[in-house]
Amino acid sequence: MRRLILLPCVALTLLSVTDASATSGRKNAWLAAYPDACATLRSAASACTLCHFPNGSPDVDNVNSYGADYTTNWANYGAMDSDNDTVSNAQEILDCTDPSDPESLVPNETDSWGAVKSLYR
Ligand SMILES: [Ca+2]
Ligand SMILES: [Ca+2]
Repeated sequence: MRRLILLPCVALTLLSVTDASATSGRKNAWLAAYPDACATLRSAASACTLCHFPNGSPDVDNVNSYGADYTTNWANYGAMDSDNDTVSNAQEILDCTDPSDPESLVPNETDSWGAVKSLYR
């Protein structure tokens, strides 16, 4: 009886370790691919919130639109526009804007709110 209980626990532990390793691998791959990304995005990537919804589990079922494209279209996700704001993911990384948030764009200099936000990027 004890063995019957122990085996599923060991299997769940192994699955958890495997999933965490895969997630860490993707995060490290992103950080290696964008060594010059701004500190804000590198910090978000390190905290997993660049691809995953905050306050959720860091597994594949809890990814935002950028995380979904990053996961499923590895070879082409940079050219994609995950948040449909007309700016490619690769350009958003260069611009230090959030590739999963359509409200996160390069500030328009004539927009006073954009100018204020640019001070904190
Ligand atoms: Ca975009
Ligand atoms: Ca955006």
